[in-house]
Amino acid sequence: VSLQMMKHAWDNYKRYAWGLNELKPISKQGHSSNLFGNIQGATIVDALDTLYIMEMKEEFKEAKEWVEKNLDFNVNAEISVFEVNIRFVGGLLSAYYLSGEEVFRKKAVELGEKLLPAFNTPTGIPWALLNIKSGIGRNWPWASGGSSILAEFGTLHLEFVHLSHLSGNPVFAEKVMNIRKVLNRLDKPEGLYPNYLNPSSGQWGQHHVSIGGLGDSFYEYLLKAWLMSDKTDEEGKKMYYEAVQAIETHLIRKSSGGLTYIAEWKGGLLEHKMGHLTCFAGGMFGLGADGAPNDKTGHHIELGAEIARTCHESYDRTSMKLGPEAFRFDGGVEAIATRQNEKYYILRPEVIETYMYMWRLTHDPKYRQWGWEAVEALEKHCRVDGGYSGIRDVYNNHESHDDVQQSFFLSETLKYLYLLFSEDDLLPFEHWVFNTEAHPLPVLHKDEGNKEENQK
Ligand code: DMJ
Repeated sequence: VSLQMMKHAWDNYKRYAWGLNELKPISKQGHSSNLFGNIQGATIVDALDTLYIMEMKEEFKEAKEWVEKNLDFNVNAEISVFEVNIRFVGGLLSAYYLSGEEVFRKKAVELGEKLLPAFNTPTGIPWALLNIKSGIGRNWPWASGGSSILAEFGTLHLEFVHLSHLSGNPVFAEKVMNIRKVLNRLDKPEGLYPNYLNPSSGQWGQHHVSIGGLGDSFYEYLLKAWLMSDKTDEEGKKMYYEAVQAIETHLIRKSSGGLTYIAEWKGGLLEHKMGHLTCFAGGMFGLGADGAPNDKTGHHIELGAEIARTCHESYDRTSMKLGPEAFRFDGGVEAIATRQNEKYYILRPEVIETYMYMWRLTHDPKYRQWGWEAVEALEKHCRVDGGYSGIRDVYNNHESHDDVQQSFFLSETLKYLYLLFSEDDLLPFEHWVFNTEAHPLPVLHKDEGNKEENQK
């Protein structure tokens, strides 16, 4: 089914928005997001590996030809370093590792080099925004006192380690190792990492902590850096498990109805709200369970299962059976959005991502059932003639479409669905880690260097 869905999403993108960043499935035209500046083709690059994995060979070939002929980084554009890294660098790296086609390696390294000026700050903590022609960076004007964002500068590690690996140039890995160094020098309030860090002073901004937006993938990348290093990156491992400990103590709570959730922390006060983005953490806890210290493996699996259940409830308690952007545990509600501007669903993957991890780790059939419920809801409410669209209010009985087919729907949501219903030996976790945009990157095995040495 996810293959049919991918075909519908791809064919319509191709028909109405080919070469542009994303598709507007209702108005049947291109959609450009300023996150990518003038860089074009986000959907193509994000979808490459999904096409490859689903064996959509014709489509993969036309996507590759577009990349060869048209993907151009010599543009005068201000881009989001984080978004371009996870979607474009990540997408190109996976396409290279899966297909072995040199063009993807070349483009990934070329783009990586364009991102390097973002690190020209007093601390080496990169800017959020970068003009890739002039090399001038800055931060989001809304971010606490000129701060960089934890989930942005903390979500470069996996891709940059691979860029060094593939280019032979150590500079990429050095940049991200320096980020770790800065973080480790700082005091952390209650052992937690605030979402804001000033790249000039090297001091935290506002003490807001989130496992959802602004924080999320920083934690994910600590765990995955350790896994991707074939479990040699002890520093990443230590930082991850210590962070989870602090999160459990200060952010994880149980509602009176028995639902475990992860709240947001604002200078010591809890906001009892959980974002759709936060739902990825179920899969993360599951994935990290195996290495948990102090015999806590079972506990981490249990935590992953509880988060999966809560996030499923957030879907089940809507009329469309699709989850809202954020849901609350206060004012007499549990796992329900109470504010109008939190009731939308934009084709995000995190809940299905968690089902996929928990399925692989436990083989409990409920995760496939829940994934199937999501497929039915997507087909019923999001599928339109011109592709797939997000929904403005999942509690309403009829759809108000937002008219955007997000590129992560093809890279993540549909890929995770496909994996949920595939055998475990497709991209097995021992050999692959998924970047935060679901682009698989190979584990760099310890003995690989030796193997090459031996062959010489
Ligand atoms: C994606 O770009 C990535 O999953 C990112 O980590 C969070 N936001 C979107 C999907 O919701």
